[in-house]
Amino acid sequence: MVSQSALAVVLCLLAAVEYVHTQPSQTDSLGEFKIVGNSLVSAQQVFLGTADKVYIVDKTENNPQQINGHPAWASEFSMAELKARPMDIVTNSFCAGGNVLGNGTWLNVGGNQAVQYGGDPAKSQTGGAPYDDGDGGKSIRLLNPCDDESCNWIIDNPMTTRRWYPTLETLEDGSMIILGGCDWGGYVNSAAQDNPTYEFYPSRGDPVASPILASTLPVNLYPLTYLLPSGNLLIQSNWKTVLLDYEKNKEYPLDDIPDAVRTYPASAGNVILPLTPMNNWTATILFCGGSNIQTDQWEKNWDIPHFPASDSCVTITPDVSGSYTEEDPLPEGRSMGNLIILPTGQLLCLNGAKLGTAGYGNTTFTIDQSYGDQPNLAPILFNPSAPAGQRWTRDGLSPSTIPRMYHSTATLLPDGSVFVAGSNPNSDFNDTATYPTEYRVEIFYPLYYNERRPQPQGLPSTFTYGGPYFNVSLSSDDLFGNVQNAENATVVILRTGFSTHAITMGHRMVELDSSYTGNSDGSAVLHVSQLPPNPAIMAPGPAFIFVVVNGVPSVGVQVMVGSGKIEKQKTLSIASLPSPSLPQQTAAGSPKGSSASLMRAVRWSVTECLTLAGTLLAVLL
Ligand SMILES: [Cu+2]
Repeated sequence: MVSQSALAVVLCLLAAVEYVHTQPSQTDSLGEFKIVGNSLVSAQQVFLGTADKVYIVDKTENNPQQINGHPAWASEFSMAELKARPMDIVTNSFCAGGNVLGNGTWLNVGGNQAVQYGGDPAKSQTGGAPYDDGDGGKSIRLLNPCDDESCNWIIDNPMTTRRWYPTLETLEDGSMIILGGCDWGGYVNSAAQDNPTYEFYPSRGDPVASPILASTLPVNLYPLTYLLPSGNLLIQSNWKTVLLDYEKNKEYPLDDIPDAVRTYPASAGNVILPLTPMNNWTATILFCGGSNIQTDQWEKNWDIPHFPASDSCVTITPDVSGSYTEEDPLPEGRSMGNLIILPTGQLLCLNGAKLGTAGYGNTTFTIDQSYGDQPNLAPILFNPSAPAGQRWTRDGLSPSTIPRMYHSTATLLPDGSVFVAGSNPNSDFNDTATYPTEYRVEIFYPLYYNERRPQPQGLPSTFTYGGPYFNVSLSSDDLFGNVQNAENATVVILRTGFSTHAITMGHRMVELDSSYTGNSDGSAVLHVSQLPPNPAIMAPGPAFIFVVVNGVPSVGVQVMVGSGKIEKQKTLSIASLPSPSLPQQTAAGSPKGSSASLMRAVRWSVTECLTLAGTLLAVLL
């Protein structure tokens, strides 16, 4: 049985993600954007698939980059090499939706028919010159991200209905709900081509009618949808808001959203605020910007591109109240702003425009084809825990030089910087328009970027819903030489999500409950709970874990939340955490503050792991 215990040791070593002892190289662009590379295709949709790879999806268009004898409209960008690899995504992914399943496979769903030059319909809907794209309206495209350039998009069996501009949200069992969309696209939707239904992946049968989508034309595309801890979905579309119990196909109306339309093409930034022990993992959704255009004004016969975007921010806490609350407004109006959750719990707002809306078209008012004007180049930070009136700040932050208009995107990276790309309010590749087809990739470096990063030891690679806590060691250096910083240390699980059209589908951050034992040598052990025993707080699937000390995040490590399968997730009771303790000069013998207790804690977790692995092996062998 020697081999069995040796195997158990190996398993335990594998289970503890041993932190790579690298610190990100210092940047000379703190608080600034830096142009770092070329995305090859325009980044209409992006997501971080591995610690190194950002996947980029464009619409079918005349990108100079070729693949398999036709223009490429997808790529994979390596952060280590700052270089992109073209990919073939086969069907037209124009304004598709996306998100990640509980087993780690990414979905990219819906889109437009096959097109030719200028985005006009192609003669063949199954491939051929000039772009060799297939009809993407019902497409389901799958990708299992990889680090060795071996992975490619696979076309799965199609949906039964066309969905251009659908929203995808991962559910408690790791399956997907796919909501809304239309048949043939356009600046706004119309009754003749509406698809006011939702369906599931894997399929649960025919699409189900959605009253809110049916009653919120013409701006019901990409409905803003969030899975709530109650298990209901918040759906916000045009002026309306509902809770959807998707198991019973029942909607419960909430208040209308005030001040502005938030859905595409008004395109407000929207995000679920960090779910923390402090707020008892209660969901609050923030909407910022958009456009105060009334339902009968979505006509192309007036100067929409110069209509000021809204500066209004509002929140709703739908499991508690059906009413909205006014939040600190933006310093200036913004349509198409992205809201990105940083591991510190602050939100970075960037991209978008001060005037007009998302979308493109050919009118006498559009700027070339753009329905937006006056790019909003300045990033701004929102601190949810600052006092009201003081939540927005741009201290130390500098603007970009690249307009990020319609079809621009952003995603958090593991090193805590933010990947920014895209912008293309044009019907086909256009490098001479006022707002051209943009390939330049920028990184934004938050102000913590050059700080020495914590290097936590003992992070697990998988997380359960409830169950035993785990211990994470922080050295005195990790605590910036002050053991008391263990008190403010947080451990967060962050899903970076799928960014498109000012929405980041699946993007959310959950802070784990934790306590600490400070040691007299200045190090500390964090005792960290698993996720709360409710997969609706964070659906299963891949995510990143960060440890944040004094506002400085560790480099994120990719982990798996839940079983790694699309299935009902097990929930376990929560083990209670040891009381927090710090070493006291006058109480050197205090058992919790001594290094003996650290050794006990380490030994305890190793013993527990070995026992568990041994039991598993005994069953398996
Ligand atoms: Cu679009």
